[in-house]
Parts: sequence; structure tokens; C-alpha cells
Amino acid sequence: MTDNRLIAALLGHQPDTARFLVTADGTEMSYGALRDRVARTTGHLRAAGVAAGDRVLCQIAKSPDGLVLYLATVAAGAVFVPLNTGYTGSEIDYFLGDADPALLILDSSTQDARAVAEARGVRVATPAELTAQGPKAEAVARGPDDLAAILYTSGTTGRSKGAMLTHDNLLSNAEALTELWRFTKDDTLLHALPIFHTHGLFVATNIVLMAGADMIFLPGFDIDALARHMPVCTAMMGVPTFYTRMLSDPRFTREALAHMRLFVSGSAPLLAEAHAEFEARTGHAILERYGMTETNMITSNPYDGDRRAGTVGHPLPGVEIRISAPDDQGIGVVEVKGPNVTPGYWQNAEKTAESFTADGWFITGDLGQVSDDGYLTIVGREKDLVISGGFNIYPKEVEVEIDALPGVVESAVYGLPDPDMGEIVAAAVVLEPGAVLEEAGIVAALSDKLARFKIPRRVRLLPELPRNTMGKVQKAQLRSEG
Ligand code: MCA
Ligand code: AMP
Repeated sequence: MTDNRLIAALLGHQPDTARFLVTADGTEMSYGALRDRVARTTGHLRAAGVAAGDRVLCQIAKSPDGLVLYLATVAAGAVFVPLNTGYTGSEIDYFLGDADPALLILDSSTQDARAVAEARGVRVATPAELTAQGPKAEAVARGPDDLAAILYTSGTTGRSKGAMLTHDNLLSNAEALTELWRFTKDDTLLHALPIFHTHGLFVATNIVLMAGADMIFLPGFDIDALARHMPVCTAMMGVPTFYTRMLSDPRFTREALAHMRLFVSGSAPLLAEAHAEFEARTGHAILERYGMTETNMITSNPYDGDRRAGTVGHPLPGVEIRISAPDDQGIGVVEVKGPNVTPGYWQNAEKTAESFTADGWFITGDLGQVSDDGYLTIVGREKDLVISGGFNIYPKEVEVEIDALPGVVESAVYGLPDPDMGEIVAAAVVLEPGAVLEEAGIVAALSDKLARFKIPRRVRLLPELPRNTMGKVQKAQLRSEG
């Protein structure tokens, strides 16, 4: 169809009349209609001056148009940069400066980001404008190492970095997972994840497209909608919170889930107890896999064979892992190599260099251990990171904002265990003598700076932060104090 192998693999083979998705209100889109919309949107993007290699930023509510915009951007040869819908105007301002996009796509109702874009002279378009009737355009030829997407992830220094993902990064992972998890045109995926992250956009959507399957495309996670739609589905992908919430709801019985063949979990650790409880209740052993924005999926439990609770399984075909400097229990930082791994961070040679070993392995920052029969277990994280409901929060980014508040001397942000979200964000804050700031005031002051999911759910005021003899803040102690 084209010399754009990714687009050909995702869009080039399904019958026109086959269903691609159905939304919660029953609106269907066929593969023929999807191809049509993508070709038209590619035409609009090119008419708007989007050229091969240009970045297209997109912050819109989850909708089928979001998928059309992703595919059309890649078909236009450009680089898709999806943004969390929770990001504030000031966060968007940073991404605009860093990515230097040709276009920012925003819902017509989004005002703060629009003002920020106007101030920077960045062109803004709505999904409706870009998917309207108009001339179609063919996909632009691209090579395997050309960029298809950039996904921003926060970092230990507090500044977000753009993980670059090539056509081959996405294609190789989609091919491996479609095969490994046995997706076919007969599958119906229950899609309740956001589409601005790897899990919902690349893992879930690319697999459905590769397999020519279809999906029930929900606007977000809603337990009632899940209960309603699950009986006609065959597979679901979710973060652990999906499964713990299902376990607290009596509707998800063995009978209600009889039509399902696969439940996948990832983005955060699934407790072994949740795995066991889910299997006892429903008869389904959740298949846990492990990945990162920078690497796509790295390992997966087997489709056939032992889906071992508490482990993330074996490396995907073509992917290699190793444990760096293992201790006497074999625990060390997981490093990875393969066609799935990012070439680096957008315009950030320094961070790129820091993230790879001298011999070219990507350093995940996760602590792992490999069993004699090759199962990887993630036992912790060397990087200072909180994962709440599958969203990553780098403490430094929140600490920088708290420390900037008048009356604050310093702060430490850390994760506390939470039965629903896995972890929640907590902050310990030291005030200047005489400062009258209270917990609620700190939270309120952060609300126009940081997306809601990064804002601490618990704030403690302390006379000083606990430190070791080297002066390093003891976050483990803060965690143990709650
Ligand atoms: C929503 N809120 C959150 C979160 N989600 N706060 C902290 N952490 C969260 N994850 C805020 C909302 O803004 C709202 O704030 C309040 O919490 C409402 O909570 P609730 O209604 O319970 O939330 P929800 O809307 O039901 O969402 C929870 C969720 C959702 C379903 C777990 O966060 C979700 O879909 N997470 C998936 C994330 C994901 O796709 N991660 C993949 C990353 P207020 O009350 O103030 O309005 S990709 C990745 O990590 C790698 C590559 C991998 O391996 O997959
Ligand atoms: P992100 O950079 O947002 O894509 O998040 C990637 C991080 O999520 C990884 O480095 C891990 O720390 C974590 N992660 C993803 N999947 C799993 C899993 N199955 N078990 C434990 N941690 C996971």
C-alpha cells in the first residue's frame, strides 16, 4: 500500500466492512471508514503545512478521533505527541517549548492551553477541523528509524523528557505482542485506558489494528460500563487498579466473564494476592507484562503455560534483558536491548547518554531478579518514582513546585501504599519560621501548576526532614511514618 510499513501493517489489510470499534453510545466505525478518515485527516494535516518529521502535539478527550489523529499524523510522516488531558497550561507551555511543534490539536473547549499556544505563535486546530470532509492524501514513505511518536515522561531532575519512538519500535512490539497474546480478527477488546500513554495507545490499539480485531471503546474507566460490556468481549488490558476495583464488585463473576479469553495487566505491579483472588473468583489467570514508555513492552508472562503471580514473565521475542551488578540474591537494575528500545530523548543528548550503558543497553531503573527458569520479578525501583493508578509521578517535579511556594523551606515527596491506586502521592513540607501555610493551602497553590494526579493527597508539616549522615533525605522513613 505504501512505503510506510507501520501504517501498512496497522491499516492495510482489514476488510472495509469489518468493525474497528464501537463506542459506549453504540456508534460503530468500520475499517473502511477508519481508512477514509485517516486519509482525509492526512490531507488536512498536509494542507496545514505539517511536513515529514514535524511534531504534532495533541491534548484531547479520549474519542475515536484521537486514534484517527494518531494514525494520520504517522501517515503524514510526522511525529505524534499525545499529552495527558490533565496537564495544566503551564505544563503545556513547557511541552510546546521543548517539542517545537508545527501544530497543537485541542478540543474546542480547552482554553488555557490555547492561550499558551497563541502566546507562542503555535498553530492550533480542533479534531473536528482535521477530520472534516476534504481531499484524501496517501501515506508518506518513512524508514524504520524515522520517528513516529514522542511521549513525554517526567524525570529525576523534575523536567519532562520526550522519549522518541521510531516506526520500528512500534511495529516490532505490536507484531511480537499480537502473536504472543494470540490476537485475531475474532477478538473484541474492552478498551477503558487513556490513549495518551503507551498502554492504551500502542499496546492496546496497535494490537487490535494488527490483528484486524475490534474493540469496545469506552471514554475511560467506569466500573458499570465494564460490567455492561464485558460479556461480549474476549480480552481486556488494564492497570492493576482495574482489577482491584473489579474484585470489590460482585458483578464480575465466573459466568459474567465466561466470554473472555485474556486479561492483561501492566504499568504498575499487580499484587500476587490480587492475581490469586481474581483467578479463584473468575477462573482467569491475569497475564502480567512489564514495559516502559522508553522501551514499549519488555517482558510478558506466557499465553500458554504458567502465568506466575508476582512475576512479569520472559523477554519478548527479539528483546534481551540482563541484571546489572546483581547482589547475592541476584537482584540488580534491569537493562534492556532490542528493536523496542527508544533511540533516546528528544533534543537531550545528556539524558540519552545517562540512560544507556557504554555497551548500548537501556537502563530501566527498575530492580529485578530472574529465576532459574527465566521469569523476571520486579522487586523494587532504584529510581525515585511513585506510580499511582498506573500514572507515573516523579517526586522531584512536585518538590520543585512546593519548594517554590512562599514560606516553604524544603519538601520531600514520596509514595504511600493505597489499596485502590497502588500508591498515592504524599509530601512532607518544612516551613519557614512564622509561615502560616497549611496543608490545604499547599494543595490549592499547586492546582494550576501540576496535573491533578501529581498533587499530593496527603501533606505533613515537619520541623525538619529526616536525613542520613550524608545529608540524603530518608524517604523510607517518611513512608514508614505514613
Ligand atoms: C485519576 N485521579 C488520579 C488518578 N486518576 N489521581 C492519582 N492517580 C491516578 N491514577 C484523580 C482524578 O483527577 C480525580 O481528581 C480523582 O483522582 C478521581 O479519582 P477516580 O474517579 O477514582 O479516578 P478514575 O477516573 O476512576 O481513574 C483511575 C484510573 C485512571 C482508572 C486508575 O487513573 C487510569 O485510567 N489509569 C491508567 C493509567 C495508564 O494508562 N497508565 C499507563 C501508562 P479530582 O477528584 O480532584 O477531580 S504507560 C506505562 O506505564 C508503561 C509503558 C506500561 O508498562 O504500560
Ligand atoms: P512509564 O515510564 O510511565 O511508562 O512507566 C514505566 C514503569 O512502570 C517501569 O519502569 C516500571 O517501574 C513500572 N511498571 C510497568 N509495568 C510494570 C509491572 N508489570 N510491574 C511492576 N512495575 C511495572
